Amino acid sequence: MALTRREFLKNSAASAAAAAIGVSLFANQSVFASETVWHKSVCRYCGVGCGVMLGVEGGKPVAVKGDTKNTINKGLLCVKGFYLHKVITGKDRLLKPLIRKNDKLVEASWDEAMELVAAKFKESIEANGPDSVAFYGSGQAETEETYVANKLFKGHIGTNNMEGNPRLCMASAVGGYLTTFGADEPVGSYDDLDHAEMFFLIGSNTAESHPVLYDRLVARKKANPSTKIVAIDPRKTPTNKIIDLHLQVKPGYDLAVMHAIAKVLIEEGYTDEKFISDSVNFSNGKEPITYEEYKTFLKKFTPEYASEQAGIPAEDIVKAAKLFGQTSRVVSMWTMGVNQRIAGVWLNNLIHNLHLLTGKLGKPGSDSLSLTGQPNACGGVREGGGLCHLLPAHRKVAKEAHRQQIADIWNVPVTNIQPKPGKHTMAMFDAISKGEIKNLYVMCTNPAHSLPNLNKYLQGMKDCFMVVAESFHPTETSKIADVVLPAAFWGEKEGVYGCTERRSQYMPKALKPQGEARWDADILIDLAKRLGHGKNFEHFKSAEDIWNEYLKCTKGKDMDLTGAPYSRLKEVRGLRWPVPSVDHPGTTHRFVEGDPLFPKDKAEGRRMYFYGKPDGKAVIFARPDKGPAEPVDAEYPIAMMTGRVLEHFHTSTMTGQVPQLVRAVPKPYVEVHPDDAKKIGLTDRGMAKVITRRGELELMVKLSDRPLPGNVFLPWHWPEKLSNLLTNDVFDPGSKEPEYKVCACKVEKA
Ligand SMILES: Nc1nc2c(c(=O)[nH]1)N[C@H]1C(S)=C(S)[C@@H](COP(=O)(O)OP(=O)(O)OC[C@H]3O[C@@H](n4cnc5c(=O)[nH]c(N)nc54)[C@H](O)[C@@H]3O)O[C@H]1N2
Ligand SMILES: Nc1nc2c(c(=O)[nH]1)N[C@H]1C(S)=C(S)[C@@H](COP(=O)(O)OP(=O)(O)OC[C@H]3O[C@@H](n4cnc5c(=O)[nH]c(N)nc54)[C@H](O)[C@@H]3O)O[C@H]1N2
Ligand code: SF4
Ligand SMILES: [Mo]
Repeated sequence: MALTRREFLKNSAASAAAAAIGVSLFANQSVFASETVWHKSVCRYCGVGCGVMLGVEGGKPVAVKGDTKNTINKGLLCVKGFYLHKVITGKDRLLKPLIRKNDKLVEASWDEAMELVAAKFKESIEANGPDSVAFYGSGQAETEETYVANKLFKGHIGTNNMEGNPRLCMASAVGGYLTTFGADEPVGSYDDLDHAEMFFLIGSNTAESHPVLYDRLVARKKANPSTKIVAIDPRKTPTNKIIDLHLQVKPGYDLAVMHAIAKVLIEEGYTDEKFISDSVNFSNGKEPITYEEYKTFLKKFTPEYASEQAGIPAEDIVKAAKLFGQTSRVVSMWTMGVNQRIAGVWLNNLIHNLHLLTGKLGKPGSDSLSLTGQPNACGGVREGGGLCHLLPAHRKVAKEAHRQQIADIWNVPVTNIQPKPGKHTMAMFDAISKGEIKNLYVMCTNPAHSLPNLNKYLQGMKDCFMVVAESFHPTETSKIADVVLPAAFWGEKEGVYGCTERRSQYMPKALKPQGEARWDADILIDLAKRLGHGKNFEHFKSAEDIWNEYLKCTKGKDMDLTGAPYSRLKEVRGLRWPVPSVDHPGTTHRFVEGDPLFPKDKAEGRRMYFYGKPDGKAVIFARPDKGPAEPVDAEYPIAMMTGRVLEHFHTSTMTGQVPQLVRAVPKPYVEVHPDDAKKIGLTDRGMAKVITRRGELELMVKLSDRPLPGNVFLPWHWPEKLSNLLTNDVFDPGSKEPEYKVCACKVEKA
């Protein structure tokens, strides 16, 4: 036994080294002891949704390996997933409730902590009304957990002040899907990756942020060497290892490039005119326009104009456009370089435009595929309705019929659910700062680290009564909370995660929670009871009970999951909705034959029918080009970007528990181009001061040719140097998603 463990560790050290260069790995299955019990589950971290096997021995987590039967990752994992078992027993696990007494967090019993939470919530609701309290959740919470929070806050407390971190992440993608196709979430699925002949990556560091999908691109290229990959990103990233053409744009100036590509596609005759006339409308965002008017709008967007805007060669734009046009099967994928922008929704529209113009959509190997960041942003929050304007299963609070349907399932009068959307995330934290929201319940997210322009919001979070449900302590948020509730972690609770490709996957409870930690849903049910709403929560005796009630909400909706009860999910490697019955295999492509909702009668010979739109037609948008909210100027001459590294996840409360990951990238830094460093007098590993209009930070310099001269990049993972003291909290007016990706800074020698 001891020997096999040692062997296993040796094995993982080698694998970690491989992973550090951006390669995913197979766990060697032969080295595990025979008494290890393996539980089929889903990775805790990113939206790829890899299948994992959690190994348990004597009630303790001992290993994680890739699930070879899961078609998403076919047994591969990145280094984060590989070390996931170590997080469960990490040194900072919170084992007991904490409450603030004399300005110090001290241990308390569950009863004392929950009584305090309930009393404070009751007091505020009675004195100031339901909108004086709020819930802030997460795309990492299970669907069941978000469902219970939704039911409690929107249906029983009666406030729509319920948000989640997907607002900081996927809101612009949601806006793009809704406006273009009339329905949220991707048309195709990961299956398309195995058939594509070109990949178009926009603002996605796939190698570091979606490593196993990156691996699928590598595999595709190996199987079909003529496969081309084009990237639009202001930085060189490890993803560059496999790309054929890099459009290294100025941060925030890529909208014109997308229009220029569209213009070339039309001029060179690469459009699918039948598809356009069958399935596409045109709009300028305010009113319908004609195809001709759209072409007139594009006149300005010559490759030369876009080249001037974005600072890249016009020939490269033409090259990218021709590749897109000539290649029969194209998958576009994008992430935060697109979404976290003041023109995030528009840029999403412009990507969809290219697929609509060429008809490269809704068939194997072609898709306009937004990559999701978190493991359950799609499932719990977008589908589950965990934002201030939504109700479960793609419903809206503003629609009376939707409120009525959900009120019936929740067993409450429809008047309990307010028709007006609550406050979106940035407005919520603003209202907290102004004292308008007095009590906040935070679950599975760390806003005191992850919100932009933190100097503006931290004091409000300190001043309000803040309850934080957390698995680890201290975090930047738990540190300033009034009550911290120890939450059971991944592996210690059962539930469902829904990943990028509309796939819902089941996770078992394989372990007892550490210490006194409790399941988030159980804590919320406890709170519901203490607030006098027990009656409608008492029947939730298990995760399955909650899931079954949620399934009722999905019946007949575009995201029908009624064919995915636990009994089935436990057997299969997830199901892609719509899956309307237990004998339905799930859906790989929406809006086409094979999609159970495809209306053959209405479609009348059309290949695609976008049933979220009244006439079944998707929309090509003529959106103006728009640069960043804070362009560089004489005083702040450098563009500052923030983002991720492979080994860490977000605020590193989880990856920080794993020594191997900490050692790989131990401390915060700023990437500076050597030309800039020379001008400023900076040296590699020396210190620089990065200053924006909102704050300043001293950081170690990492000389790098990844950013271009005039740009710097800050990974934002570390609590000791909060990048978000510097970032801009201005947001896209459509999606309300903040522009984390670009602001102006100056850099000095520290
Ligand atoms: N290792 C790791 N993986 C993760 C996560 C993690 O924390 N760590 N988090 C998960 C989550 S929630 C998310 S949302 C995803 C994020 O996944 P990504 O979006 O891939 O990651 P980021 O590093 O935030 O940003 C991606 C790229 O956007 C580029 N960018 C910046 N400005 C612009 C611009 O103006 N235009 C364009 N075209 N690109 C720009 C940056 O140079 C960067 O390379 O990753 C998920 N996966
Ligand atoms: N500068 C900058 N800021 C950004 C971004 C950026 O690109 N740049 N990206 C934004 C994006 S895309 C995102 S998604 C957000 C993410 O921001 P956050 O959600 O704030 O980051 P996480 O570290 O994932 O926070 C999750 C928290 O939940 C805790 N936790 C883990 N498991 C459980 C559980 O089962 N129950 C409970 N109750 N708690 C648990 C973890 O310990 C952790 O503290 O950050 C945003 N902030
Ligand atoms: S790629 Fe994402 S889901 Fe897969 S193992 Fe890595 S972190 Fe987990
Ligand atoms: Mo995200």
